[in-house]
Amino acid sequence: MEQSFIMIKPDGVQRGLIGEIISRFEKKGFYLKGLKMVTVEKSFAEKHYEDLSAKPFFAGLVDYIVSGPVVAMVWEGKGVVLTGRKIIGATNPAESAPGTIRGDYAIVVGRNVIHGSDSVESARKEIALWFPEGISAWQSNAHSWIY
Ligand code: FUP
Repeated sequence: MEQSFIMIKPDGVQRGLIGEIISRFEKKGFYLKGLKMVTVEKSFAEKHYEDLSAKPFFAGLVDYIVSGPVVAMVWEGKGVVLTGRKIIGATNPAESAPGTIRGDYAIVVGRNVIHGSDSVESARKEIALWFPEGISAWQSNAHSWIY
């Protein structure tokens, strides 16, 4: 089953949005398969965002991610990568539709509350990076009521 790496960024944690964000994914029917609160080192944040290292906003982005604890999660379900991106909304909250997480809770791109993998391949890489210890396997009994 498809998995996505979803991270509540330091602003989402500080603003008390953890429950609201988890609730949106949970109510949709996706399964929470991994969850931890961590404060990461600069080198780790640089690794997570390595594809953006040439961008002018890279240093600011890394400083933002290391500025406080984040909530790292693995969510599972059919099409969770693409649907997760829809639940999250466009990268720039000024362009995110109301009803999406960024559309409802963020204003500027540099404080956009949440990260979600942009492809199945990057989800695989990000889950391996953030959960090197692995995640416990469990199967929900609600499965047949969702699919
Ligand atoms: P997303 O996949 O929606 O998180 O978007 P990107 O991978 O393109 O960007 C990663 C993060 O870089 C964004 F969440 C916020 C930050 N960013 C900026 O700060 N400025 C920009 O112009 C673009 C992205």
